[in-house]
Amino acid sequence: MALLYLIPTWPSDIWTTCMRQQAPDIDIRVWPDQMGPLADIEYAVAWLPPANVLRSLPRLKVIFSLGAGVDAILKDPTLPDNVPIARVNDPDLTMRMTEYVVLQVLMHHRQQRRLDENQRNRLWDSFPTHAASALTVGIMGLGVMGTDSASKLALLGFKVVGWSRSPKTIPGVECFAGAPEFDSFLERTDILVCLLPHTPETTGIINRETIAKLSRKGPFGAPILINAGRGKQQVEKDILAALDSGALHSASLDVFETEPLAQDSPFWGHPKVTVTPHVAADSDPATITAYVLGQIRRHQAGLPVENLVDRGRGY
Ligand code: NDP
Ligand code: OXD
Repeated sequence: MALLYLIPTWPSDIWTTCMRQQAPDIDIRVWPDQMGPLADIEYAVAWLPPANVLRSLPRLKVIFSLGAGVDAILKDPTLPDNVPIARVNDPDLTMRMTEYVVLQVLMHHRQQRRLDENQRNRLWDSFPTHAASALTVGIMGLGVMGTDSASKLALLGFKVVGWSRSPKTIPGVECFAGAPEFDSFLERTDILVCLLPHTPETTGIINRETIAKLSRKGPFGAPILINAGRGKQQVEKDILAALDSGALHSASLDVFETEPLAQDSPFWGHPKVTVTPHVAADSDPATITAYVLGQIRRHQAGLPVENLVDRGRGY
């Protein structure tokens, strides 16, 4: 049995070193130079796989994503039809995302950028603030990440609403589901957090119409956007126009239509935008290796691999 690393945009050494440390018995191969006999390869770890590589593996049994998202794998038009794809669902990754979401929500709520600016200007301005309960945070995507962020924000005292494809029950969170309930979700939302997967249905979902439907009753008079899902979910020209017209109060963006973000992107220097370079929840090599190895061991023991992707839904 061999395990192939097919991760052209990631530094493969750190990942293969972790796997060698944790599983010295596994024969590790790396695309493109250390492929060896293809018939040995039963498992592949992939991210943005080049076309025809996965398809060329005659005994491939499972494809593992190195992240929670699988859009980077489903993009391969030559993906073999019958091989299951598993994604990461690990408490370490989830907690990192929750930290990011809570950090950004609190930063906007406590007006930290205004305080930073005042400090730069040596200005002692103790402007009035409001309670967390004055704000409703709306989370698009109530999966592993969204549910944890929603629950923790509710514990901090925010009103929290959420939206997903199928109905959910989460203590402390008012849940909405599907297209018919999208507008009701948006109209309650003062801070919109996107934790959706990128699928054909979620492409461009953060657009002018969506922004226009958000609440303007909150203490800032205009809604705030936080996107840590995927860049292809946001129509960037609509977001910039909304920031400039005041239809959006401010934004924190971790993901972008094109990554890395271009040097000349207006987001970098925008006074209302906080930019982070797709680091909301980083895949830690040792932790994610342990997760993937655990799933390989399950498969070898005849147990079902967990967190399989439904290709029809796209996540
Ligand atoms: P899950 O698959 O657990 O959850 C996805 C959620 O989105 C589910 O609640 C699902 O609904 C909902 N959803 C999917 N499609 C739709 C739709 N068309 N309409 C309404 N709701 C929809 O994923 P995770 O929570 O683990 O991860 C979410 C995403 O976060 C990843 O796909 C990735 O894009 C992003 N991510 C970003 C990172 C970063 O560093 N910026 C790091 C990790 C992840 P339902 O529950 O009904 O199925
Ligand atoms: C992921 C990511 O999907 O890092 O895990 O974006």
